[in-house]
Amino acid sequence: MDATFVISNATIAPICASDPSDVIPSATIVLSEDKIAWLGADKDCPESYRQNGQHHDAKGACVTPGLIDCHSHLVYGGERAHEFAMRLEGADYGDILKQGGGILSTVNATRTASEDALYLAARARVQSLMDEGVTTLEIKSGYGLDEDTELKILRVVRQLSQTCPIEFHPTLLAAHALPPEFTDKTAYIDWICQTLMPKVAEQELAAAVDIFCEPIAFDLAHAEKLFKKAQDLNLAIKCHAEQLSASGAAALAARYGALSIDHGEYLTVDAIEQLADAGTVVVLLPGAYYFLREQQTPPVSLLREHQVPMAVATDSNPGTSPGTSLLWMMNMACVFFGLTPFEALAGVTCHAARALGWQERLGSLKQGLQADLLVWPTENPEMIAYAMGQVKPELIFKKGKLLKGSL
Ligand code: DI6
Ligand code: FE
Repeated sequence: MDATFVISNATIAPICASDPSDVIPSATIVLSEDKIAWLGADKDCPESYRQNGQHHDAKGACVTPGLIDCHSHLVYGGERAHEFAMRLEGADYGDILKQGGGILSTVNATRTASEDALYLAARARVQSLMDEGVTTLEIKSGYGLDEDTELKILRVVRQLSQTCPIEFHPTLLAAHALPPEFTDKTAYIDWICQTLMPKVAEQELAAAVDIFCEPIAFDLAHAEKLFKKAQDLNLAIKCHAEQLSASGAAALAARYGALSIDHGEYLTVDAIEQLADAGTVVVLLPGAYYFLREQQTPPVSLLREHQVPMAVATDSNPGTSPGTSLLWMMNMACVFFGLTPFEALAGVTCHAARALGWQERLGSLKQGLQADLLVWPTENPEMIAYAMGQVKPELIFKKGKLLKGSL
């Protein structure tokens, strides 16, 4: 195998799930086409790799896997600054939704926006994530709630994947809120299962389905129907669970082999045991916790004790986390939730890959995995979560191609 890029004299943080804080000093990583051909101590690098490819002396700089934002809703129309102001005056998030605002106001703006306008707005958000080193991005639908608009959002995700040099994971979140056309939640879930999901599956517009399980949205019976249908159609399962209340949705999702449950502030010990058994990831979303001024933090010590993988994501959406900085989320996961800087790094690499079901292919630096990697302007990997977004990667490689920087 010929080398295409050889980066030596680096501090390599492979971020493997077994020990995310493992670091190889004075190390070399060899890329061959889209894969990692070799990595290890400089002195052990096989002679053959020294002969070809482009070489780069990292001068001690830290190399990590490409970042993965495994939970976002960044295709939407409009904004919700007015609602933000109302909430600062004391209005409640759930009450705003019940009065037809909140998610439903974004649904209106998204239904009326053209596909091109949605694409352009989303493209700018994707660009900010890419500048920080995000090389894989999950995007959910959920601001359409009718056939035309849900498909329109998922087509925008497809267009992004055809025009941006990173990878996308599309998720159907039609079960986000009850649209104005329905008065009965069960009837809406039945329509999603019987009409929308088969179309989405047939057009291969989503890899997974998700549901917002909260008293203000959908309940366990709704989730179970959706999960059963997902299994029939071979779609993976994700679930917004235990964010605002302990609903039991996380345990249900674990029983259905969900890739992830997301938020998890109100997780119980019982649910955590089931998540551990199922290998389900908990995706922590500190941006929403911060923006909603939530009082309950996720039970991180218990998750750690039970070895449940913890991912960290932006949740980028107009209502509860309008930002697009995964680096800030890493910092907040440390400050608000008590993750270590290495846990935060694992949360946006190896565990985030697992939350998408792609851990066999990306998320860590290992021989044979996809060559998604970043070279940072620091020798210390802990700087990445520490620096509040101020430290950004100098070189970005996706599938072995150099996207940013020059050697
Ligand atoms: N949980 C969230 O944090 C977002 N959706 C969800 O299910 C919020 C969506 C919004 O308010 O627009
Ligand atoms: Fe979300």
